[in-house]
Amino acid sequence: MSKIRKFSIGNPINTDAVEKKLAAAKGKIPYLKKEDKSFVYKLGTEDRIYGLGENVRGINKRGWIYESNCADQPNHTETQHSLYGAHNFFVVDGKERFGVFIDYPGKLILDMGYTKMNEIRITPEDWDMDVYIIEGKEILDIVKEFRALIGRSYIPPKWAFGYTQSRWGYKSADDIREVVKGYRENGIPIDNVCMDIDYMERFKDFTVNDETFPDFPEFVKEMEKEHIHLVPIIDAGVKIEEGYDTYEEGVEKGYFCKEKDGSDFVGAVWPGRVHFPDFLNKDAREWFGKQYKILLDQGIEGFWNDMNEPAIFYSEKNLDAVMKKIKKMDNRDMDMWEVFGFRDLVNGLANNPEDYASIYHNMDGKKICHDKVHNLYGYNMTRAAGEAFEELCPEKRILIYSRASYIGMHRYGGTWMGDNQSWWSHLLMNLQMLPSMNMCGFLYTGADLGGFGADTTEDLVLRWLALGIFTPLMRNHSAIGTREQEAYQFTNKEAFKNIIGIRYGLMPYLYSEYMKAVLRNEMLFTPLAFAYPEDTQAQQVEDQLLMGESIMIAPVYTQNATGRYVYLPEKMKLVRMKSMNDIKTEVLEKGHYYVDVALDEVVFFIRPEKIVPYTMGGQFMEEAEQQELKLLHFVTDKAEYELYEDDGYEKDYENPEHYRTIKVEA
Ligand code: MIG
Repeated sequence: MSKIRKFSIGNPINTDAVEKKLAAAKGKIPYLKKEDKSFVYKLGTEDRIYGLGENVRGINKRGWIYESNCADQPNHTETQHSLYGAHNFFVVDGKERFGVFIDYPGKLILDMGYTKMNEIRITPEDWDMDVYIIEGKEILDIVKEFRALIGRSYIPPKWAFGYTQSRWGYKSADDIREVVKGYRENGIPIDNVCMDIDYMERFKDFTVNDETFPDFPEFVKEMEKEHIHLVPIIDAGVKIEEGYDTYEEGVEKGYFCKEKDGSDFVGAVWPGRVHFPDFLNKDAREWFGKQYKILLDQGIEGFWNDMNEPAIFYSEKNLDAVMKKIKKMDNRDMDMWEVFGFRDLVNGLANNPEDYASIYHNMDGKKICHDKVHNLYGYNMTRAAGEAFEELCPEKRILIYSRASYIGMHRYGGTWMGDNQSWWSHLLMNLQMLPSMNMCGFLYTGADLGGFGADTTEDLVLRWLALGIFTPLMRNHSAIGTREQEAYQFTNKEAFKNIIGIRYGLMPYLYSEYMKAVLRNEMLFTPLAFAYPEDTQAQQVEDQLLMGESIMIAPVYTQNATGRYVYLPEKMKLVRMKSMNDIKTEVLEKGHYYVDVALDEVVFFIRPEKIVPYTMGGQFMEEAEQQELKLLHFVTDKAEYELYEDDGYEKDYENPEHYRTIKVEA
């Protein structure tokens, strides 16, 4: 039993975050006390805070100050306050238990017991917002209620659950052929290859460089024969260039973001000078969405939307101003402060708050400053794509995932967790971010496996993949200039082949759990604290998760470890896999264990009276799908499992024929 109430303050901007429109309640907002310029809640010593989607720090968010402000922030250290998403939903669990969603698209400070350890203090920039208070018996009830409010999460095509290789720097069709060959020749399964900005003609959206990718539609077909989907990147900024259709049409129709005086705002990103499409303008959104057709028509069925916070390397006007200041510094004997000032000038060019404050949108006919709606930009870029796909290809699912996001976008696409580093700490961060993303509706998500920035190591990639096999988006991605980290680049190819193979073997379970979580507004990754609310030990566990209804995962995330400590909140069956052919199991009582996990193994735990359907897997999704279904289970009496199966393309999600009940009796 849970209860939702909406409170409207001032003139809230319509974000369409919420699908179920509620009438505003009268009276005072419970729990949050308005004090000065903030909402305040007094925390009990034991209270825990969960949620806030894509963010740094642990599963329990208490003890830090967060800022909802979609940021192009590649430096994911624990001292950051914002990453790419702005997800203002959290649950307080302790002497009182309630959820809060602040539907407010501007900058919001969420001080979660940082300034004062016993106080939550939430500070917006102005008082126009909808506040939703959700009460429920358990945390999971509150989350479910919230998810029902914001609407069904995005469902990608089934092939998007296949393993994906990506790297910034695959320059040509031949580079991609080489990658596919590396996988196929070593028998390492793969379904998708991402195309980063290198494929475009001088970084122009919806173009393909025809020197490096001659006859692109033919290449797409060639890859299709190899059972490979190509997934190109789309950037937010549109290059300013005479004769480039997307640019010319956008200017002509007035679909780009403006300066205060009505001229088109000029920023710079990869292509040099760009205009930013005004995704908050419905017509512009429709128009931009239609641009994806250019690539759909060439056989493409999946995309990733990047740089949509939006990231701005510099604005034309600010660059001019900075250049003038720097000229004055020329030939000067600069002291330390001047050198620092000089550096700040240059570093301050990118993602400059004054630039954001000088951009204007046309939202439902109203002129609105970007500052007030900053967190809606990436969301609406992805919504543009999602809405267009519904119209352009209503019969099939198209893959789309975005870097920036806001709650509401979860209905249109997935996300990836942005530019992490090849650090062990970021493997743990990946795990800890999964449940908070799920709470906010983002189910199709995953981090850059192996790490994006910096040089990786073979053991880090193996350990990270052993977590990645459970995440809906399973993508190995890395930055240009870093060590190559395709699975076939390393010594122990057999281990890579087997671990990625396990992903394909477990697919009947992984896909069923994904679909059920989406269709029932449930979490895919659940902290132990949510599932075992009476267990005070479980509340402390920040490095294990339940994945779906049947299993618990506990990946290794430290270098040179031969295993790790695991807490079993109940009796479970340990499953040790070297490959789908080599599976050992052992029943363990509730309690604490040190569990050995070799580098070439995947270990997980089956809960009592639960079933995990699997197959022997395959080299790609279609092959894996043809294998005979088998069952792993921990059944002492009897158990049932609802298997969800569909063709992976169609959208008749609710069709009861997709469900099949599997029964096991001891
Ligand atoms: O400024 O397209 O997060 O995945 O490889 C960097 C190049 C731009 C950032 C994305 C990353 C991608 C990279 N992009």
